[in-house]
Amino acid sequence: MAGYTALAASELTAALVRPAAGPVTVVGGAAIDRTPAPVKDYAIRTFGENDKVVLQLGILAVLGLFAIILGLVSLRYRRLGAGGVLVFGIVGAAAALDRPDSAGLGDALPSLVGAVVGAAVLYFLAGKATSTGPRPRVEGTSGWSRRGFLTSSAMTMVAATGAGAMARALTGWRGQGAATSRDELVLPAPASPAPAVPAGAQLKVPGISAFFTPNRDFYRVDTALVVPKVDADTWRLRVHGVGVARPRTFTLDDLLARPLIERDITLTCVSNEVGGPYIGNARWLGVRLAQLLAECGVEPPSRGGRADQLVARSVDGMTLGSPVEGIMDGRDAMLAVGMNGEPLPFDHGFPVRMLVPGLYGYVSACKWIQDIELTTFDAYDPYWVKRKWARKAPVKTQSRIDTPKPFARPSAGTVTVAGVAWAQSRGITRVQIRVDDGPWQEADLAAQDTVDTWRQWSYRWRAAPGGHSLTVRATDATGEVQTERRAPTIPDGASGWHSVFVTVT
Ligand SMILES: Nc1nc2c(c(=O)[nH]1)N[C@H]1C(S)=C(S)[C@@H](COP(=O)(O)O)O[C@H]1N2
Ligand SMILES: [Mo]
Repeated sequence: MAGYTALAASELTAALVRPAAGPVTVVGGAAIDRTPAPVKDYAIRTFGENDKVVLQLGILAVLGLFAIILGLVSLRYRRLGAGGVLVFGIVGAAAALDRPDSAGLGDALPSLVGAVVGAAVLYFLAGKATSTGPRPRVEGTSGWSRRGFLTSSAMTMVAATGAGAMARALTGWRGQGAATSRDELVLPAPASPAPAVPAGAQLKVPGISAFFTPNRDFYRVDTALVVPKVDADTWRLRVHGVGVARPRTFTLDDLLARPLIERDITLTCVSNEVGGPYIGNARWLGVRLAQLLAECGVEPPSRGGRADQLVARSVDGMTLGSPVEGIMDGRDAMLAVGMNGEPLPFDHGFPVRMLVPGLYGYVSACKWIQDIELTTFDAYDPYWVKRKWARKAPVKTQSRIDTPKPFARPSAGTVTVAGVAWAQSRGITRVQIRVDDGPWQEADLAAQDTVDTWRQWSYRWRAAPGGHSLTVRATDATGEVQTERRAPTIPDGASGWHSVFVTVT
């Protein structure tokens, strides 16, 4: 009960100070940052997008366990039990101050307040629950009053639950300004609309991915335990650093007043396993990044610029590094404000995120961006690079079978095998299918939207009864055939062919 009260008190304080400074959030963040890459990879693979829920439940379970231990200790040694709670407060406070987005000493408050309240409640309840008090005993009663203890603990739980509810309400209310700013944002029409999607880019095969991934289905990969809720009205983007002749700070209105481009771009995560789900395609609206950089006086290295790395920083302290040369080589790198016809969802970076076609998300797609610093690859390693991921990571040519699903049981006859292939910024020119150990057969390619989008394909398979494996491989426009060599996601993206095994009945 004391542990529960401590958490509620700390969450209420966090709601007042800064919601992202709550103890479970900051300890969770510290855990994410320190998790070795293979374990993180395992967590993403096993729990998918629920990885954060699992982490938070794990933290709560550990806290619960220690609360029970401290509770038992305090029945004998009240001061020791209460002191143990304070130790947790110090751990939480230290984690809060160490967060990259820490807003200063105030961030230590939620953990400290929670610990002091928790320690006091434990001391008080332990006193009610034991007979060690100095009170004169009434003859014939045990030293403690059962009713006194039950009443005190019930009141504690009610108060703690109330504090928790207040914390929720307050946090929701704080996010309201951001939500309103998003609701009220009217996206301007693009000066340069996306080229029309050719008829036939979307195949009508049941089970194939939608050509445009709806926002609610778009994969989400980030380290944020609390999704940043940024108010568009107060948002600023600073551009500065090495070789920036004219450093500038932009408001959202500054960006929206510029000619906007609209582009179809497929985004992929480096943590996507062969055949995995961390890929999505959307129509993005935004500012051409190369042009904005040029206005600030940035030159690419090939024209004598001194900075070869652009480091994007988010409001939650994430850093991502992209090659300046790639951003300024003519591709549609952008600061996106719109996704599939609406302002960016909060989960996907509202109000502004970066995108560079052809690069994995972790080296390009900074969500909730607030700062762009021009520097060099020698001078600075961003977040993922510090954790052993590659400095540069162009998307590998890949393909995936969407249908039939693994271990499906289609009937003998013609079975349509279909899926997607991608090699953003190069384009897909060929997809082949192999049944068991047979020869490679040509799949039919759907129309290509752009080189930056995935491309659908299908293959009419004359399926004979029995167990069969289906394997796919793609070729990109540079002539490179998707490699069979299996590579793990670390350090620069998985490779290998996607296979599914089916039983034809
Ligand atoms: N602020 C922030 N931006 C981020 C990340 C992050 O953890 N924090 N993750 C990156 C990674 S690894 C990927 S793959 C993409 C995913 O974008 P999405 O969640 O919109 O699909 O965002 C990138 N941008
Ligand atoms: Mo990613």
